[in-house]
Amino acid sequence: MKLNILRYPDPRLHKVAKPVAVFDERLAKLVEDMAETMYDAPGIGLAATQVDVHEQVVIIDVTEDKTGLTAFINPEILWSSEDKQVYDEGCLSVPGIYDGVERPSQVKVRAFNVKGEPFEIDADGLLAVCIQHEMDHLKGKVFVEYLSPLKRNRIKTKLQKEERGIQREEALRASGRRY
Ligand code: QAP
Ligand code: CO
Repeated sequence: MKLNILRYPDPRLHKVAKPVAVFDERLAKLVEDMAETMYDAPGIGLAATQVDVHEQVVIIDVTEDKTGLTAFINPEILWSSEDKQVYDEGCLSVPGIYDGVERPSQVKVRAFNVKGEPFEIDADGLLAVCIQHEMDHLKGKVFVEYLSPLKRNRIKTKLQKEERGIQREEALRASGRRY
């Protein structure tokens, strides 16, 4: 089932996610629904926060043929490199906006898979960017918060204006269905 993605500046994007305590069918279904939502968008990463579920669940697939789906449950950064890279990031919660963000270029991450088995990965390049971006969502942080207040406010205004258009279309569609 496809889930609704929260759009910046929705205040729910700033909630802090809690660790997953039980690795059950409900978690497996959440991961499955998040994957459907991400691939449909299409995107390369999605955090549960973005679908209004405030638990430490992230999915990532940076492959072009959709063969690399990885779920990171309760992820932790064990190590990050001193050297940094700037990457033009985007976000499914901030549609149409891309801007440069500087982050450590390599990270070592520990997480659990959907069955509750622990694993570790060393990430660099796009995967390292994506993991850090998605883990920020779990802390309630959106990438635009790394940009200048001027840029952030312009983005906020643009998206709020778009949101009013979406709401108006939705109201029209709902009223159309009644006749
Ligand atoms: C995070 O982002 C990311 O604006 C994942 O109109 C992004 O999947 C990590 C998307 C870049 C590293 C580098 C964005 C889709 C997808 C949009 C995404 C849009 C449609 C973003
Ligand atoms: Co994002």
